[in-house]
Amino acid sequence: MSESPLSMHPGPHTPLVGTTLREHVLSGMQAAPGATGEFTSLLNHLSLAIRIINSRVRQAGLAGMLGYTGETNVQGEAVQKLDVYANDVLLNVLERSGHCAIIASEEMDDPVFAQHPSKYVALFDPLDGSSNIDTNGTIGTIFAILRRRVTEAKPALEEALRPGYEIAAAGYALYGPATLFVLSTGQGVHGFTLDPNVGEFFLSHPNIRCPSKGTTYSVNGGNRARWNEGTKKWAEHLKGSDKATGRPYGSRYMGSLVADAHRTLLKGGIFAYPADEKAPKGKLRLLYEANPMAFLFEQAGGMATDGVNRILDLQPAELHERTPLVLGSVEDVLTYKRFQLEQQG
Ligand code: FBP
Repeated sequence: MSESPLSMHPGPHTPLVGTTLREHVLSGMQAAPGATGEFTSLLNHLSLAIRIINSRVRQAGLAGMLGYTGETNVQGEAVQKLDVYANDVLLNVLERSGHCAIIASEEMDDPVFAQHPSKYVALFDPLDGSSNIDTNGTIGTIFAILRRRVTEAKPALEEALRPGYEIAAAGYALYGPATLFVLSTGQGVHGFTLDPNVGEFFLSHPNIRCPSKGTTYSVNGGNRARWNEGTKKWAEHLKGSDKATGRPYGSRYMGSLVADAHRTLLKGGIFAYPADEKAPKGKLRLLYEANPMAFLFEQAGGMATDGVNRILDLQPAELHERTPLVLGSVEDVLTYKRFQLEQQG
C-alpha cells in the first residue's frame, strides 16, 4: 500500500502527491512504440464515466435510483434503475470520446457502431452485482478494451467476438467502502483509490500479485444440488480438515463478481461460478465478466478457467454468451480442474 496522496511527513524523496491514474497510464503509454495518446484518452474517459456513476451510486437512496425499472434485459433479468443509468453514462462518455468503433454492453441487446473510423472496441458490464444494489452491498463496473485490426474499416460484430488473449486493457471499478479502479494494460495489475475530495484516482495498490495459494473459497453453495459430481467433491474437499493443505478453507461469498474477485485477487483463494443443471453454460457473461477478470488474474499471476479450458482461449460465438468461471490462485484453480478431470474419468 503506497503513501496517501498527500504525504503527512514528506521526506526529501517522498512525492508530495501520489501518482494519478492519468499519469500512470500516460507513463505506460509513452513507453509504447507508436503511441498516439488515444489509448490514454480512452482510459481517461472511462475513469470519468466511473466517477460519474460512483457519485450517483453513493446517493442512490436519496435520488430515487434504487429499485427496478419494470423492464427485462437481453439476459432475461429484471433491470435496476442504476443498471440503466450506469449503462447510459458509459455509452454517452465512450461515444463522445470518439475512440470506440464498437460499444457493447451486458445491458444492451446489440452493440453501438460508430459512423467514423476509430481504433477501439469497448465491452462492459455497467453495474455488476445488481442483487446487492438495494442492500447497499459492494457493486462495480467491469470493462475490456480491444484494439481493432483495421481502424478505417466499417465496424462489424465479429470484431467484438474475439478471444480474451487479444484484450488490450481490462479492469473494474469497485463501489465499496472506498471506490477503487483496478486496471491492466498488459503491464501488470494496478489499483487506484478515488479521493472524493479531489475527484482523482491515486495509485494505492501498485503491481498487485495474486498469491499462489489461498485460504478461502467463494461459490454460491445454494446451487450445490445442481452441481456435477466433480464440483460437489471439490467443495467437500475444501471443507475437509487437513493442516498440511490448509483445509478447511473459509467460505466468503458476496454475490457480486467484482467484490468476490477483488478479494480473491488480493488475498488469494478461489472464486467459482460453475455450470449447473439450471445454467449448463454457467451464469456469467464471457465478454463482459469472465474475459476481463481472466485477463487481470493472469496479469497478476493467477489463473482463470471454465473448468477445463483457459478462459482467455475461448472463442466467443455470441455477444451475450455465458461461461462457467473459476478464477483465483494457481494452486487452488488447479485443484478445481483436477476434480473436474476426475469427474470426466
Ligand atoms: P450482474 O449483476 O451484472 O447481472 O452479474 C451477475 C452476478 O450478480 C455476479 O456479480 C455474481 O457473481 C453473480 O451474478 C451472483 O449470482 P447468484 O446470485 O446466482 O449467486
